[in-house]
Amino acid sequence: MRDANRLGNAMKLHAYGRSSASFRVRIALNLKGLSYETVSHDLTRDEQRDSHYLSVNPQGLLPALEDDGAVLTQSLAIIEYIDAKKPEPPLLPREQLARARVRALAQLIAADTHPLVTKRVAQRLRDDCGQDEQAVQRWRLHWLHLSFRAFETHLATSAEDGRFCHGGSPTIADIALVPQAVVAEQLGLSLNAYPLISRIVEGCLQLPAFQDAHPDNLGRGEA
Ligand SMILES: N[C@@H](CCC(=O)N[C@@H](CS)C(=O)NCC(=O)O)C(=O)O
Repeated sequence: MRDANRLGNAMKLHAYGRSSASFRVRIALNLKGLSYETVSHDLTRDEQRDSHYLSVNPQGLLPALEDDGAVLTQSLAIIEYIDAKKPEPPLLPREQLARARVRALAQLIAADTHPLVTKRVAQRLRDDCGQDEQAVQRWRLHWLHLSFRAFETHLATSAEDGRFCHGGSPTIADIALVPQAVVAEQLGLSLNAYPLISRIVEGCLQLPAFQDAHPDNLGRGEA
């Protein structure tokens, strides 16, 4: 279950290929050109709940980043740490109102959408609430649709040119959006109903930093 994929740097990313929160951190590390090792924990085997990983992250969630003897958890906090550690290219705009907007878009996904469609919530719905797979699927698509509709409205009502969520380069808003959109499509949600999101996701996925972080493109040991 443990494997290193990139050597020569102390940073260690506890992750799983198909974890969208891990996907976010991989994008940020790639955008910064920072090398790291991956310690893979297989979510399909609930390895994130193994006792040795709980000693890294007591929440038993991925990702976690080990750097300089410290353990960081929560993907957005990790990404802001990475951004501070290596400021170029910036992942947040400098101007305060713009920073707040970008953080709000990232949190719309990371705080208000992703938790509702996680494995642990699906397990609870099945095991404790007696819901079948179809009901779980309806649950996920319901929340994804509501969030993407709101995200699309935020984009449509901004003066941005629509290449990225904000400004002329990827920010934490794009980093949060793209993995969630990839998961949404895998769950059967068509992005056609959200043309601005669709365009941004398509554009980001042309960039090597996003492509290389995509679960389908990971090498052995990262997945
Ligand atoms: N807010 C956390 C979310 C972490 C999270 O839910 N990670 C998922 C993988 S994407 C996980 O570990 N799921 C395991 C589970 O739900 O049991 C973050 O952004 O890091």
